[in-house]
Amino acid sequence: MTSGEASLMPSFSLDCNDQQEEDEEESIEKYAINIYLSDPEYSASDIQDNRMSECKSKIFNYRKLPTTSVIIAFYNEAMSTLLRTIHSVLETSPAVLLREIILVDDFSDKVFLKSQLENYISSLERVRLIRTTKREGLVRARLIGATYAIGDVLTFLDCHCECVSGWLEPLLERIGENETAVLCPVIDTIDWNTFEFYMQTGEPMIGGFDWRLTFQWHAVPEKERQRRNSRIDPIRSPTMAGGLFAVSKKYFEYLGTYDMGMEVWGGENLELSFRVWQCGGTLEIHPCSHVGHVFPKKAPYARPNFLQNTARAAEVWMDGYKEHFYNRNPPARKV
Ligand code: LR7
Ligand code: MN
Repeated sequence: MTSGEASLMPSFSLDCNDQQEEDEEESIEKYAINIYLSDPEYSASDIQDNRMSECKSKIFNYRKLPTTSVIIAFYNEAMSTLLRTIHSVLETSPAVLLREIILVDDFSDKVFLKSQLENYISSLERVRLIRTTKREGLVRARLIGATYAIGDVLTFLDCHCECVSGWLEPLLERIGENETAVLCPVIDTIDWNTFEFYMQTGEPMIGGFDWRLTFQWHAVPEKERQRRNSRIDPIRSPTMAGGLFAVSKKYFEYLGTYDMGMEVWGGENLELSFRVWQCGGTLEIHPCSHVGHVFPKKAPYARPNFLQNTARAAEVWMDGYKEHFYNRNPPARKV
């Protein structure tokens, strides 16, 4: 980050006083993350790159890789985490590969996300801001962003992420090799309170689900271990967590994108996973690509649509298996 950009970052007094403590508590209440700690000047290079040595030594021919547009939808996010996400993407993505960052404001009502945000990003190259005209929910907000994208690949991120350098190249390389592969990074944990970055250094976990259609993590099965030739090969995963993935724009359109009837939060991650596997694609996690995600103490907004969204996914993609879902989740029959 240049000093010019840094000076635009919202700054807070460093004096530790009661007011600060109070504000801090208020901020935890409002955004469920501790914005004080996430505010100080940030640099992606602060994150220790503990990836496997083969990941770090790999050299990519950028001219052969597809380009990408990074799409970040947000609703009432704290300014600090949003800015950290944007800077992190700008700092860790090779300029020839990153066509743009498209921010989609899903009708936030926080004042600081209006002109203050606009002024801030106007100094950043390749960052665009689009605002929805009503609350769309994360599915339609992402899709609105996607309609503006000029890159070959759409890379979706949540608005509170930090990318580890080298995160983008493996995703794009794999999609360049196989257009029907949908790629997820390994998701590392960023502590909501201290903003410490915990990199997952063991074998990555893959996505699964239970019969309530709740997303779950599982160890890589033996069969999949044997299918792979090296520990840096992508790992096939039945499902994705939902927020962090890259997909060829062409293939995403071929898939019919998302179910646009899904509201606010939940269900779209399994829906898209089922869609990919049932429409000739693969869903994979690349062990060399790492992105951190802030898991807030509590959700910063109400999430009343999970059941309804999930029932939609079951109805469309599960045929007779949907009975398992309804049996485990009787209220779902009524939505
Ligand atoms: O109405 C909304 N409009 C939005 O634009 C609601 C949300 N959003 C934005 C929001 O600001 C954020 O950028 O959408 C993004 C995702 O919302 P989060 O961060 O509240 O979701 P989450 O991280 O709690 O939930 C996970 O599951 C969701 C199911 O709908 C989405 O797929 C999220 O993207 C997903 N997050 C991840 O996969 C990050 C890693 C989690 C793990 C493990
Ligand atoms: Mn999130």
